[in-house]
Parts: sequence; C-alpha cells; structure tokens
Amino acid sequence: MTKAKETEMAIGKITPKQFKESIIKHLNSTFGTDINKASKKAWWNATSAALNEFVYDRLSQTQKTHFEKDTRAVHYFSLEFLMGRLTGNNLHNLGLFETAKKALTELDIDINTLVDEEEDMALGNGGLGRLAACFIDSLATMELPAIGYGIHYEHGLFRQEFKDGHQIERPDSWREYGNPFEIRRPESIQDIPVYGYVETKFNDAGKVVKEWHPGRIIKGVPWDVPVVGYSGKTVNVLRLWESRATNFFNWDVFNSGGYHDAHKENVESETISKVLYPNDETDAGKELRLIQQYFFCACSLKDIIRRYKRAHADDWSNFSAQVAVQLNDTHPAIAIPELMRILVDRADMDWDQAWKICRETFSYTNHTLLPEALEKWSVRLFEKVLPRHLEIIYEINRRFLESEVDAKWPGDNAIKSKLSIIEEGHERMVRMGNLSVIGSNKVNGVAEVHSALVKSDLFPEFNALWTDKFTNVTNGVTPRRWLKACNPALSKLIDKTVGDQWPTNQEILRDLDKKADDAKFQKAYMDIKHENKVALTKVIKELTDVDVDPSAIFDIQIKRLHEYKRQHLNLLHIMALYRRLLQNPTMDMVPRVFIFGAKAAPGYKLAKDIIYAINKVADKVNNDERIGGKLKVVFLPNYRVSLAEKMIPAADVSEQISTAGKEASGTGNMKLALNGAITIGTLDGANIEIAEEVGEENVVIFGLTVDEVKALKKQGYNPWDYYYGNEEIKAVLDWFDTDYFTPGKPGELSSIKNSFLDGGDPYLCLADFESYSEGQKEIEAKYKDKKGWARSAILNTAYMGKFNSDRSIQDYVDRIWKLKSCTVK
Ligand code: GL9
Repeated sequence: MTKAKETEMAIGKITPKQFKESIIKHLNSTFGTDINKASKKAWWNATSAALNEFVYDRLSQTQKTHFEKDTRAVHYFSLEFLMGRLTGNNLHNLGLFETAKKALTELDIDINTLVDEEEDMALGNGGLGRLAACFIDSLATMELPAIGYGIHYEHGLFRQEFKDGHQIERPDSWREYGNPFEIRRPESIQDIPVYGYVETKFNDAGKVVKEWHPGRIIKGVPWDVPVVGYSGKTVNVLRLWESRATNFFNWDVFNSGGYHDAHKENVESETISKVLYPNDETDAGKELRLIQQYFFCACSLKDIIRRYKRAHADDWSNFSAQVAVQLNDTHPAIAIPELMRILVDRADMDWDQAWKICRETFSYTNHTLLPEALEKWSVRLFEKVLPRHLEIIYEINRRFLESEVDAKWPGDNAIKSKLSIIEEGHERMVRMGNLSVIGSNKVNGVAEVHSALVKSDLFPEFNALWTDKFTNVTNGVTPRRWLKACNPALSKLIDKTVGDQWPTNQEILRDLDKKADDAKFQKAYMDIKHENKVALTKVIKELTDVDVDPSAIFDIQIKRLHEYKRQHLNLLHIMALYRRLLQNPTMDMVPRVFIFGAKAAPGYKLAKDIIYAINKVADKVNNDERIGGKLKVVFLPNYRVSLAEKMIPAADVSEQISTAGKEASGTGNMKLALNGAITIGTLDGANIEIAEEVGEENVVIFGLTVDEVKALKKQGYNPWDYYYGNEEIKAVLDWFDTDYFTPGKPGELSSIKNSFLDGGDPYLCLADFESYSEGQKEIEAKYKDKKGWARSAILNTAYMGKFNSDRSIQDYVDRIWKLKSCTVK
C-alpha cells in the first residue's frame, strides 16, 4: 500500500513520530519502565498498548452504533477460536503496520522480532477453530454485526516438544503474564446452574410446571477480545467466558474445619475453563466437556437475551428476527434445549411458540463425517449434569417422532429409531447430531462434496424430510492474515501489479494471470518464493539443527496428525525414494525437503507412533552421506498459527492427500495454494473446487475418488494384495520391522506396518500408493520446467478468489443468516 493510502486508512491518522511517542509514553506510564531498560516483552506490551488506543475507540463506536440501530446480529457459538497472534494482524487491519514499523525502527527495534514476543492464542485444535477465527475477521471487515462466543481457556492447545523423536505435551500458558488484547467485563457476569434435580409442581393457575433445583452455581466472567476489521471501521468482539466459583469459600464448611472441602468446590468450578480438550474429530465423552459446552452456551444465551431485552423488554416476538445463532459443529448444540428451557420454564411461553423461535434462531455447520466425531452423551450423564435439559430433549424428540416422522413414514419404527435423538441400546445415548438437525433452521457442510455426502450418507432421511434445510458453504481463509500479513514481499509485488484493493476483493488477483507468462514477473515472483525459503531455512536450523538447501523443492504437509490425513502415506513414499536413492545413488532427482508440522492428540497412540517414525526416518536420511543431500526430512515441533505463517509462504508443494471422502474441506490447502504452492492432492474436500478454480494443469491429482473408495470397500479391500503385489511396498513395509531407523531397537516402528496389514489399512494408503508415487514424479517433472512451474504458481495465487472467507461469509449471509451490514461512523 502507498504511504498516503495507509495514513488515510488509519483511523485518526498518526505519524510514525507520534506512534513512537505513544510507545514511549506507554513504556513509562503503563509499564513502569523506560527505553534504556525495557525488556523485549515490555516493548511488545507498549506497542500493543499504543495500537489499542485505536482499537478501543472503534470498538465503542461500533457497539454504540449497533445498539442505536438495533441491528440483527449473528452469534457464532464455538468451543474453539484459534486466533494466533494479534499484534501484526491488528496493525495491518488498521493500516498502521508501516507506521509502527518506522516508529520501531527509529527506536532501533525490528518489528518482526517484536511480534515474535507474542504467544499464540491457541484456543483451538485445528481447522475448525481457525475457520472460526477467519470468519470473525471477515464479519468485522464486511461491517456485519456479529459476536463470537466461546471459552476463555486458561491453557490453550498443548505445546509440543520432541524428546528422542517422541511427542511430549507441555502446558500452554498463553496469558501467564497477561495479554494486552483482552478486557475483563465484570459488569456482564452470569450465574450458571448445573446438577441437582427437577421438581414437578402446580403453579397458581393449576398448571403443571417444572422447577430445576440446581446442585451448584458457576459464575461466568466474560473477557472481550476486539476483532478489528480490515480498514478498522468495524471492531466487533469475541466474548470468551471464564468460569469462577460463586462464593470464594463455602464458609459453613470452612468454619467447621474443612478447609480443603471448602476449597474443593471452587477448584472444580474453576476447572471448567482451565483447558481446551486436545482432541480433534473425536468425542471426548467426558463430564467436564459436557459442562464446558453447557457453561458457555448458557452464559452466551443469557448475554444475548440481556441485550435483546434492553431494546425489546419482554416482547419475544422479534427475537429470531434479531438473533441468529450459528452452531460451530454439534459442540454447542446444548444451546437448543437451553433456549427452550428459558422460554418455556422462565418466560412461561407455550411450547409450540418457543419451538418456532428456537428453530428460527439456530443453524448448524457440520465439519466432519467421521463417525467417532459425532457427539453422543450417555443419558445417565445428562441426567446427572442437566436433568431439566434431558426432559426437554425427550419432549422435543417425542413431538418430532409422533408428528413429523410419523406423518412422513407412518408406523415405520426402523426410521423412528434412526432419527430419534435418543439412541437405544445397552447404554442409552443422546445424539447431538440429530438434535442439531432437528432444532436448526439450516444445516450446512463445508465444501461441495462434503455437503453432498452430509445429505446422501450422513442424514439422508432428514434430507428427505426437509430438503430445503440442507445447504453448502465452502470454507475460506482471510487473505489479510494468509497473504498480506504473512507474505509481505509477495503482497507488495501484487500491490504494484494489480493495485492494493485485493485484500477486500480477492477476485482482483485474477488480473495476475496476464503476467503468468511474463518472464520478468515470473522472476520477481520466484525470487520472492526463494527469499521466503531462505527465511524458513533459518527457522528449520533453529528448531531442528538440520541444514537444508533453499534451492531444493520444499514439500510441506501441515495439519493435525490423523490416519485419514495420511502423513504415513507421505512417509511410505519418502522411504521408497530413499530406497531408490540407495539402490541408485546417481539417480537423477531434484533435491527435495519434506517438511512436516503436526500435533497428535495425546491419547492417539498410532498418531504418535507416526510422528516418532517420521522423526526416526528423518534422522537416518538427513545424516546419510550416500544420498548426497538429495533428500531431507524435517518435522518442525509445535506447529501452530504463527509457525504456519512462516512455513506457508515458503512452500513449493502442498500435500493434501487424505482418503477421498474423509477431509470435509481443509483450509490449509487454500492458504498454501494462495501463496503459490502446487497442490498434490486427492479429489477430496475443497481440493476438488481448488482444482476447478486454478485449472487441472496447475495441480496434481491422484488416487481413488469417493465413489472408487466406496466400491473398493464394498467389494472387500485386502491390503495384503498390495503388499505381495508390489515389491517396493513390501520392502518398505518390511523396513519398519528392522532396526535400520532405530539402531539396536528393532520393532519400534512395527505398529505402522501393522496398521497397514493386520490393521486392515482403513484409509487405503496401500491402494493409493502407486498413484501417489506417480503424482510425485509428475511434480518433479513440472518443477524441472522452471517457466511452467512459475506460471502454475502465479495462477494458483491468481485464481484462489473463491476461497476468501469474505465469500464464505457472504454465502452464510445470503443462504442462512439474512444479515445486513451496518456502517459505523
Ligand atoms: C474440520 C475438518 O476436518 C476440516 O476438513 C475442515 O476444513 C474444518 C473446518 O470446516 O473442520 N472438522 C474438524 O473437526 N476439524 C477440522 O479441521 N478438526 C479440527 O479442527 C482439529
């Protein structure tokens, strides 16, 4: 952006000199230090404070305008918000980045080092949580009234270390020394009941009413994180709830000498927001998790209703016109019976009217088809924690089965038992997926193929019942963080070439296609890629002590470690390449660095074994002089948003190799392609749409399709056929049983071989191996054609407009929320 443009954008206009003075002022009067003795943290804190002066001003303007205009708003309910760092992002969005950079340079401080002082706000596991973060960025940028609601975890996702190649989990303490981007709002505290029993009684009018006598009250304390839209006009909030005990001590117990007992309840109440569950795509099934879900939904609904009543008093008739609630997966589905409880038990509303409001208010996004991720809670647990909600769920279910299902399929008990919210069996369970569909206005999947499978395979009967309920919104990522901020050199080249308006209108990047064959532009583009690779080389050296050559192909797989994502297919291919090199050391091969980043859920044994295996193979390969440095493997520890921001701009190849039908969408695939990496991928999730947009000649597709996967499974898949049928597969798998990679300890990697053979290879790695290996040859051939590669990389950047999260949000607005933007003065 030009300097003039940037100052014009900056709210209130400020010069580098003024910004510098503001930093010094905060250093002195807010942090009690001075320019001579300030620590790096103090500099970062003071810079953030200087920046926040702009943020808070816009935040209160936004809230005032939304209140005065009584706007309809969307409330994004999510157990996860993977925000990453905020300093750089907020500076960019306010148009103050260059100003701050100059101010800091004058103070002899490098802004890039400074922003590295910030701990990531890692309140999420992966794609689902990062999507929520991109969405609230887009909502603010598009000036849409919106609030994100979630939990103020004291500890975010664990920090990953490697010890002799094994993953070790350490606690993440992102706010141990305070965080400048959150404000506590004690004036909006909520009390939340849990446990206890339900009393059935008659009210004065002789009507049967239910009274819940809770066993405990938990206090919810809100923390607001400002969400700065690009250009800084709208600043929305992300409101996160911290749990606290209601009274600091139970004095009765305390006085009778039970200090520890008195303290116990406090500790238990405060445990609720202590830690994020580190599971991705699996249901933890634990009591504490259910309480977390209820706690934040109940706090948020009370907060919404308090705000609604300020403008509408006790008139509920406009509620669903003013309030849209989006359920980010089934995790917040308990909000549905909670709103019913408030309306029926508290507001004394008649059931049908309450149910109508509920159904108009909620919508639900499904993020995965994996059966282990479809949440179910035992009826026993529900009854203990939320006895009144269980009764309400029974009533929702009874009415649904007796009227809606029976009307469509009279007397069909098989269908009833499939659609019931309650699963009958040895242990009766509450199905949160069914509750979400039944209680929602719209249900969406996150990519075309996924949404089609939601209808055909996951919820076919619900789709037959309510065809209009199901829709698609393909995911997207914010180009502000994932191009402008993380890849400044490329952004500047783009500004020079097509102008600086693309961060709010990504379709403008399409114009880059005119330059795709221009030798000068190709060189500029590829020089930047090279510089980004040089920068990553340093990070790799720091983190792993491995030297890699920036002129090699940087082949990157970054995502949670999961069998369906098939990091172990990547590993098989690496081992095959290594073996080919050992058999033929002069083999013509473009040097390649395989780079991984991934956390495994702490209880997911095979995922951890795969990390260990990759690290062990890396050790061996990286130190084997026979292969002349043609192959390197590195696994960067503690993959997180801020590390992704350093890896993505340096990628040549993007690995998107899930078994077709398993990856609902993916979003890393979008970030990598936007930054000019060529995808090697299956026809799964958003890969399909990426290939359509950027053109099949600019990606490498391999492997079985969704239909072929189904057919193969139906016919009976036998991995042994591939083992005996392909000499290379057999040799590589047998390698795992030796001590070649784990000297003196044969068998340490055998669990991986076993998962492919005795374990049945559920994700069809062996079936796809040959095709993957061919795909990798195609990547290499493409890379050798320097001009062709540059052209493809440029066209990837140019044609990714669809995968902008602003487009996703516009689709939500049009198809689901029916929301209007609101200009803030
Ligand atoms: C996920 C899907 O697996 C991804 O394919 C999808 O892109 C994202 C966002 O829609 O949602 N569902 C899910 O449970 N996770 C996803 O990434 N898991 C995590 O967030 C760890």
